Amino acid sequence: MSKDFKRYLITSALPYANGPVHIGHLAGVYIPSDIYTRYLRLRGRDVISVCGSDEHGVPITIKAKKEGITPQQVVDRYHAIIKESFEKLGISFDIYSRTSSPVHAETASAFFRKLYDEGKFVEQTTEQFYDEEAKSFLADRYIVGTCPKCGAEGAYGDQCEVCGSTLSPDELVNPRSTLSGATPVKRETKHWYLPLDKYEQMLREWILEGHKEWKSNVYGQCKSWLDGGLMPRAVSRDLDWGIPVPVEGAEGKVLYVWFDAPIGYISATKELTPDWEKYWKSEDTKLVHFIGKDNIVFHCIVFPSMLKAHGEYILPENVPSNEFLNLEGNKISTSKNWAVWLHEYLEDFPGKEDVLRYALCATAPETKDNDFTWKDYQARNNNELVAVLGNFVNRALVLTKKYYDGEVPACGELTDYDRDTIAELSSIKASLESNIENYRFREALKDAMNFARIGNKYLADSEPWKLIKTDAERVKTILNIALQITANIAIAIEPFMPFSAAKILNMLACEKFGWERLGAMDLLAAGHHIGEPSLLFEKIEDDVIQKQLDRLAEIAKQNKAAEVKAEPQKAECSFDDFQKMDIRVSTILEAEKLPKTKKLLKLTIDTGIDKRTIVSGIAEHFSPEELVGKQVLVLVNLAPRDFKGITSQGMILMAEDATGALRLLQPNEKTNNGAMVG
Ligand code: B3M
Ligand code: ZN
Repeated sequence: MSKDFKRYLITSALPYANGPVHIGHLAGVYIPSDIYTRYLRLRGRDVISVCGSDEHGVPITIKAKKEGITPQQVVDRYHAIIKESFEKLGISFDIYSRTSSPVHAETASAFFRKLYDEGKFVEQTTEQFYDEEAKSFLADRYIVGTCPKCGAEGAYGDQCEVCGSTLSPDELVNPRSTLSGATPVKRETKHWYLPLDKYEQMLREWILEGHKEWKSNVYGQCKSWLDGGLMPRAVSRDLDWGIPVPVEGAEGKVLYVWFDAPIGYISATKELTPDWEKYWKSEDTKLVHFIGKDNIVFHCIVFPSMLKAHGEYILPENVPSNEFLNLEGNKISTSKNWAVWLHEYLEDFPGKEDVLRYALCATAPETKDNDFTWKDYQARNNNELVAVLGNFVNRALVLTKKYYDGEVPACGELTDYDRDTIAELSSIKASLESNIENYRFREALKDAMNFARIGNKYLADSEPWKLIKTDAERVKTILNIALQITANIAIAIEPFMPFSAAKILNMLACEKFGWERLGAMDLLAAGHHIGEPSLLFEKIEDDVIQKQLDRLAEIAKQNKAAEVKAEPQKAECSFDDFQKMDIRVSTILEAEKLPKTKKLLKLTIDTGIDKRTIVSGIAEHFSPEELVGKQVLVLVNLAPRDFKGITSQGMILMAEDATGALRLLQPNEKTNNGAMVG
């Protein structure tokens, strides 16, 4: 730490309120920021942590349209879910606000207005796509068409989700507006641009010269943006959802979501405290933005340029950003539902908030993309939290109950082994602190867990349960040390696992010790009475994990089915062609497997015309029992064919879905056999 700061302002990327939060968001942004914030609080620093929902932007209006509700209803729903699930996970923001709040509208408007009045924007008129039927300019996402790269239908104006290509609306073949279906036309429109090129020099000096200590992924992205040369960026949009552009002649225009969203950090701070200016306008404040990797350019290039243009605000001291977390080997995707959603996890695993916090911190994609697997989650719980941390704490407390009726025994003379153990413990604090302060949370978590590992080893090596019969005096010292380690654990794990830290304190019948006491071996006085021991963590069984894996397998199956393209249409046929086919409602009377075949069933059916035999290759899809009594559609005038010496007179109609499963086609109500289809 080169500079001594008087206070800290921690921001975490504002999640879009168009869906719930998943483990990728948590591992990348919110768990790291919470660990950092809790740590600073424990150290007695003046720190505030702000966040809130990002409630503007096109994805929200599209979601609303799809569901036939208003954008406000969309953001109300997800804001509530996100806020509540963060709270339950113990993400300890000082405020979780939202960008639809009046304070934010006012703050963002005033920000824009100041830049506008001071001539910091350039105005530019360009041609944009316009829907003449809906009378509306079209954001890229509102234009769909055929992908020029892969030919898929329904590619968006900014991206084809089938082949992943980045597109511009001009490239789409047969572009259509999603509002009315009309073909969009080009129309002139005026927007305000922030001339980023004017801030390039400032950014170069500030980041490339001044912040070489930033994480290499962040620094690298900034460098490549700056080396590529910056261009003016539009900060307004033609949309009806957002904060209106506060100048005359800007009807129907709103602030671009990436202009207003980061100002949301300022608005949230304003809502939190009347003292907000000292956090934003004093060089004594250390401002840290925790963000996802796809937000780097906005937080390191665009927002700092906005802040500089405004002139009154400080710039961030660091912008820690992680890589991506995958799930079971595949990219997490909201639209494909390939995610573990926080609110669902909290329901499925009540009381296991810290397990998720632990598992995600331990697998956080700090320097490269990483993979979350349920097996790994289970192993971390069973082999680390239960077997190491929980086991140690439980043994220390249960033995104290058993031998001393819960009274902390006095520490006698120390052996060399005791001294070595204590020395090892006291060296952890510095490493733990330095790792957190340098945003290396995985390493920091290992440090915290080391208290438990060392404690576990200490008990295993010194075996008080054996010594109690031969050297009862020595056992007092051993358990005193084990209890001091337990108390240390309550301090060390608090930033990572606050619920478990509180539980340990409760079992020790103690108040918080204070971070500065970490490493001390006199946290518990001899004679102090501890409370009731209970298990800190429970083993997670295979069936619980299997349920989660089954759920994902089902989603994967559905996604695969959704990806399959329908076969192209066959050549045209005349009505007469169709009329030649005689299709009748029939009932299956009997069904049996044809011996020595795998696929064939022999069916007796009542066609209304007659009772006849049909041989059908569906034995791998249906059991004879489930077919008997079913009404089906039968092509009755198909030329007869022989199968294994049996003549089949007709064909049962089926649909084969994308997964290869067969479905019977049936009348939607019971119908007389022989009823004609056509
Ligand atoms: N809502 C993007 C995201 O969630 C955006 C972050 C805004 S931070 C000011 O990835
Ligand atoms: Zn494509």
